[in-house]
Amino acid sequence: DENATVGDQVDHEIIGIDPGAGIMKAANSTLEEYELSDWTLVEGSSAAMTASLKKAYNAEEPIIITGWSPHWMFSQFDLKYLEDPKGTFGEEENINTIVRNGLAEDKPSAYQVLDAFNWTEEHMNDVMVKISEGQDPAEAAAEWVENNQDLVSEWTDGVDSVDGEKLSLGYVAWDTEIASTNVISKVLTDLGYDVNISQVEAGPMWTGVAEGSLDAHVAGWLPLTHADYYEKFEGKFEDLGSNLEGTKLGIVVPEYMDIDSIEDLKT
Ligand code: PBE
Repeated sequence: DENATVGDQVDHEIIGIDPGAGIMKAANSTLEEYELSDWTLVEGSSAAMTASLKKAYNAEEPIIITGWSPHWMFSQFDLKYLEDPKGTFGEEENINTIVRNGLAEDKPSAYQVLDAFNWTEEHMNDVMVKISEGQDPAEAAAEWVENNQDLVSEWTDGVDSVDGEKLSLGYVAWDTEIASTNVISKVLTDLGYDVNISQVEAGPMWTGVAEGSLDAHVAGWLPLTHADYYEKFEGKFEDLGSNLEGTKLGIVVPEYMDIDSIEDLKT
């Protein structure tokens, strides 16, 4: 029905992701701040969210999701962020590398590489798009490392190789983190580490590094998105600074939808 409000068209549902994600907290405060009390934020996963998006988009049906950049969905579909005049999704942020206390002494080579790891949205997109097209994440990462030896050698320059020492990285199954974790894992493997990457929820990822059961993660969205986790464990990890700059979070819809702002969800 053309005259139905946008809320009616999508059953007043915003398709979210896993409940531990910072974007879910931001989306919940968005519903409050914009007084969208008749809306539901649907919990799920990144994979379920992108599957719903793909399905709706191919049928040109309305859909509203929680979205973030970098993300391959922006190169696959014509999408737009809804304006956020109240700023509930925050400003541009960075993704930081977070390691356990003592890593510098215990595994100096890994520490040095993790400290130097730094790339751009474009680099990350190369890997993410291939994975979204069905390539195995480890394979896509290996290919990227192979094709970007100039940049990779900046991270490994002057770093001693090791002989099969174990190293554990945690990550959440967010498209961004699947890409970055597989890339840095490949670089550390090439240096001689026996790298184990474990897929966990956001809380356990931060807890694991704070308690030392994980050596590191490259998935700290800061300063806002993971502020709760950061404050909870402050002092129990080392923040090695950004590995990627200029991320964004928000409510995302297909271009063909006739709304522009989160305010438009009220009508
Ligand atoms: N994300 C992707 C995460 C961080 C990485 C934006 C979905 C979040 O915590 O919201």
